[in-house]
Amino acid sequence: MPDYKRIEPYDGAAGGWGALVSTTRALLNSRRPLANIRNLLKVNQAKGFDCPGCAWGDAAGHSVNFCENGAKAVAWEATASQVRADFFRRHKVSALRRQSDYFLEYQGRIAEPLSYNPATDEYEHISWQDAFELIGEKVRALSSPDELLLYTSGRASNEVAYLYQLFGRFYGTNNFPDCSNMCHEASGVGLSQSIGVGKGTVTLDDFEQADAIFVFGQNPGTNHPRMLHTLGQAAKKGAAIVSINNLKERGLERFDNPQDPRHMLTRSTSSISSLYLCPKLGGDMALVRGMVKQLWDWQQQGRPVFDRDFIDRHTQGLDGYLGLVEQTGWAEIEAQSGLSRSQITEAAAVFAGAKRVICTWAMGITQHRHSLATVQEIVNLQLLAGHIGRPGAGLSPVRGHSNVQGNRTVGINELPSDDFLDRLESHFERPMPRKHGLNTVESIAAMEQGTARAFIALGGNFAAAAPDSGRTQTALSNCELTVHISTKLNRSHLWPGKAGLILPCLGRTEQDLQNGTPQYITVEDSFSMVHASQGMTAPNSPEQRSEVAIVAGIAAAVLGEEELPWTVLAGDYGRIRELIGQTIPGFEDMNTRLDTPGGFYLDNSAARREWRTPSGKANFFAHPLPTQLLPLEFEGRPVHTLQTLRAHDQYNTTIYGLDDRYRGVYGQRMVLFINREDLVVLGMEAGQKVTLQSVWTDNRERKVAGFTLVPYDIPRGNLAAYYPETNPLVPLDSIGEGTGTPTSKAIGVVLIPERDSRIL
Ligand SMILES: Nc1nc2c(c(=O)[nH]1)N[C@H]1C(S)=C(S)[C@@H](COP(=O)(O)OP(=O)(O)OC[C@H]3O[C@@H](n4cnc5c(=O)[nH]c(N)nc54)[C@H](O)[C@@H]3O)O[C@H]1N2
Ligand SMILES: Nc1nc2c(c(=O)[nH]1)N[C@H]1C(S)=C(S)[C@@H](COP(=O)(O)OP(=O)(O)OC[C@H]3O[C@@H](n4cnc5c(=O)[nH]c(N)nc54)[C@H](O)[C@@H]3O)O[C@H]1N2
Ligand SMILES: [Mo]
Repeated sequence: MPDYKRIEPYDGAAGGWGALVSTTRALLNSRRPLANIRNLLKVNQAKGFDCPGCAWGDAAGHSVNFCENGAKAVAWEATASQVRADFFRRHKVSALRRQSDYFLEYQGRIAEPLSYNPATDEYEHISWQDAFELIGEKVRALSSPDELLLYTSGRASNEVAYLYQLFGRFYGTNNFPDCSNMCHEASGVGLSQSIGVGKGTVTLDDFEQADAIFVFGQNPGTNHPRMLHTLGQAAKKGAAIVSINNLKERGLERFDNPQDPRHMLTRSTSSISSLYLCPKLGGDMALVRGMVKQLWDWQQQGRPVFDRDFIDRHTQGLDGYLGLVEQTGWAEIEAQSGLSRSQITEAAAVFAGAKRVICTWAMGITQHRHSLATVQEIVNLQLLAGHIGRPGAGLSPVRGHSNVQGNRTVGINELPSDDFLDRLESHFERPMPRKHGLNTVESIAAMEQGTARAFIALGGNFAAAAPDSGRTQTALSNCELTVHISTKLNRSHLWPGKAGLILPCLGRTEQDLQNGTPQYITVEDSFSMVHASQGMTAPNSPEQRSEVAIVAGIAAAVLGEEELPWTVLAGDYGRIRELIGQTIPGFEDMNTRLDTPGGFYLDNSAARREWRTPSGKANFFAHPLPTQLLPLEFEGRPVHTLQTLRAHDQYNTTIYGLDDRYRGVYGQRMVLFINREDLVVLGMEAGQKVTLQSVWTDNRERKVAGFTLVPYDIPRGNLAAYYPETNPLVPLDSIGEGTGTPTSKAIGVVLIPERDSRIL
């Protein structure tokens, strides 16, 4: 028997029997297997709950609509284990800091409200009423509303997110840092500037009609497994799938659908990608620039690849952009992308040969310094051939958290538009704060400096998900008050402020009764479809409350109920939906429209070729390619670029298990993927252990130890390791230009060998 902790290349397809075995294991390990199987039958069905796994859309009429990783997310929530005050008598908070994220979340659901006692270094039971009173007292004592930070993680429903932003704005602040600031911010900002709407322009149906789909910087086999089904179908119909990824990801190569018996019995694996390009980290913008350069050459040679009619009627800025394309030389394009001119020409040929092209992307595009420019470069490419607002074509930033897109739509935004605030003001007949709020990175700096002093988190795991972990954790403990509305114990709870509360909430799969009536909530997927979601399982503890009830309790304690009857609203979520309908365009009459199976579609102006930009047109943006910022050497060692990414058995900071099956990693997470030739140059060997040290412009030392070197098919000079273990390496001010997003896919590091550390 090989050691469980091992590296063993995976030669199967993604999905298939491996996924079924893993799903079954996740269900049996949850200690509530029956409830879970019943739950799975309700995932993404008309009368069920929306899968908390990801924001991919649901195929109508599909009887089973879950995937291996969605099953893990469901099973993880439905555990019978509980964390109560007695747990902290056995585990002091400071001792828990030495435990892994896996250990923390494995302890079960938070089963009662808890309050930190610095004298004993334990969380103790507190009643709901005392918890709300404490929050009311501390928040009212702040010297300015802008000392309050209201963080949101994208699993929150539209109803709770709307109530939460109302609370913040009635209190007087736009400080709504959220997970989106670390995620798809570049997509939102970039698309808004280019096409006047900060969302994707396609629906699931478009994938059926596309002739070519370009998948940039995304690992759907792990993070959006239902997308593989869509890509597999498209490939079968003859669409060209072009994958552009720093790594060869198995899911983008081959896929067996575990929900299709024929696939499983005949093992008729679908090949996904017809072309697979592996650019250097951050090289996508140069690749797209090269594609456009080639297309422009063809166009000039008389091969019509541009859609002149579309360009004339709908766009502006083409000449300036093409001028820049002409100035960008092939040598620069090849060096920066790490791809040859012939590879780039091949991609351009697929593009030119297709009538309907979709471009999708995720974190490989959005977590760089030049992400905004890269998103706009992809838009430029699509505009050239009119691939926006045509059936089977468009832009598709594939969102992360299951309702992160909805959260933004209903007002979780530190930079709300004037139009949005005007609507709130006229409906509620009171002024709304106009000063821009703080994003995630700015919030950390503000807590560090003491200009923000109270932090409330509606879900998520701020201390682990945010960059520069050490600084973030100290910043949190600087606060007068920290409040975490959570399902499970996590690292953020271990860094309480002077007063620190954990408030236990219901999850997506659980029955939510208010005044004896079951409630449902709504979410919006990546394709702007809004639909209802209703949990059925009995809650794990009677002391857990719904997120809506908790936020209403906080708002009532801070603001009172005279101006807005928070607790009455929370008694019937239909009332909150009425307010959403009255204040946010597209949601009119939503209580009735939700009856349509599959929900309703939120209008997308760009998909109708209406451009809500200042110019009234879709804009070509002409950004120069980024310049190299990292030094080539640091203290005599070569500087490598590290990307931090997800393994197959994790959901962001929630670690389900220690395997990354498709990448051949088992029983461990502290691995560092490296090019074989780089190993030789460094004089290091597979299996050796190294410490990673960041290279940055300040003098702070950022190091993480204990990474095992794993040779991998990855471009020279690039490295990959898992998040959140690597977050201490991400410098707080290493952020995207115009987005503030931590550059989690481009961190300069050096490798320091650890002595006597051979393990294999
Ligand atoms: N099971 C599961 N599902 C999830 C999540 C999860 O953790 N687990 N997280 C959810 C969330 S919040 C999000 S945002 C999404 C994340 O979904 P992804 O964006 O797929 O997540 P990452 O693991 O960060 O993967 C980034 C991918 O981009 C590639 N890449 C990195 N840098 C570059 C680059 O510079 N260029 C190119 N071309 N490729 C690059 C990496 O090799 C990797 O394949 O998934 C969501 N769904
Ligand atoms: N280095 C690096 N850092 C990254 C990234 C990266 O790729 N690399 N990715 C970034 C991205 S894309 C994102 S989106 C962020 C994610 O950042 P977050 O959204 O803050 O983190 P999660 O790990 O998704 O949060 C998990 C916690 O949410 C709580 N939770 C789960 N379900 C519920 C629920 O239904 N209600 C409530 N109230 N709480 C719940 C649980 O307590 C759990 O511990 O991380 C970012 N950080
Ligand atoms: Mo995300």
